[in-house]
Amino acid sequence: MTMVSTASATPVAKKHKISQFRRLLWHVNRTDLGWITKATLSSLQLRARARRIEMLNSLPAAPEWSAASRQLGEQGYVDVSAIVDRGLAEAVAHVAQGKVSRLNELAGKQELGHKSFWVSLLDEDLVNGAFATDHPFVRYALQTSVLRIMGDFMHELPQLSDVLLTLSRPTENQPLSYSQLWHLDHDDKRVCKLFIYLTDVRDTADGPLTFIPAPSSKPFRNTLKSHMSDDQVFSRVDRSAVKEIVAPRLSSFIVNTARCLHMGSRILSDRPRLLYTATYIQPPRMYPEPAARFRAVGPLSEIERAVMRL
Ligand SMILES: O=C(O)CCC(=O)C(=O)O
Repeated sequence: MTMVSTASATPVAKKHKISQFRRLLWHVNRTDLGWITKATLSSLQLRARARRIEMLNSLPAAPEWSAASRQLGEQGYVDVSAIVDRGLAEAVAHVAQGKVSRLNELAGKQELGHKSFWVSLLDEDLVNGAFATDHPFVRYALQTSVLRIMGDFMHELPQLSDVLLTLSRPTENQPLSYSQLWHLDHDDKRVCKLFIYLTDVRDTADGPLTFIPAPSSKPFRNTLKSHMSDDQVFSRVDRSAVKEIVAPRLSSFIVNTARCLHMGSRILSDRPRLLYTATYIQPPRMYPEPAARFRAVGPLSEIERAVMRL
């Protein structure tokens, strides 16, 4: 009898131990110790890494791209409005505008979940959760200047993880939640986001993306707290370190969101904010790869395929 009950309890206890171990590893990976995990994973893929470095080095270069990459490395952010292709940004804005004009229909279809102040408008463009690679949102993320700036910072060809359109709406008197609170992104060890404002962000009341540059965000690097209030942040860093991106429509910028504490969408005006985001990581990914986010449509270069893992 005892043996039977012991035998049936063991797998449960084992499972519990594994999930405890996973949780511990997840916490550890969020700290600088996560670099050990990252280095271990990279060492298992040395040949793939060498190829990604080769591909990065085969991309054209320009002095202003190198300067942008240096600023991204040193400060954790860079304004790329004058570098990126304005025509591609216009194409993104055109698609986005089309979605917003049908907002009520799309918002009705969507499960709002916890981010009720965010409405994801692109769901209808996906097939099995994947974007066509000729979609303007993907084309914007694949431009050479951006790959070079990110790549030089990451020391290899980056991996495009996702593209996103979000509409943030006035939150009135609701308490701040999720991305409205200060946080770091922990999708991986090196995470950079390329943004385009698709509406003018005129002042603080329009809910600008707000961040603390990487050097001043350092005290928070090993914190296990995920989302923090202003009080928690400003007890450790001076308010003067904060940067708000107040900028006109079609402004584009890159932020290392794993290193720069950030928040946004605290909209106090009556103007919704529309934002394009492309997320890149330094491969190999620390966590299991999610389902494919991109599907090949039309001709693609070897580099584009590698960036999207196709
Ligand atoms: O809504 C915002 O400006 C914040 C966005 C954000 O936190 C993110 O993209 O990680």
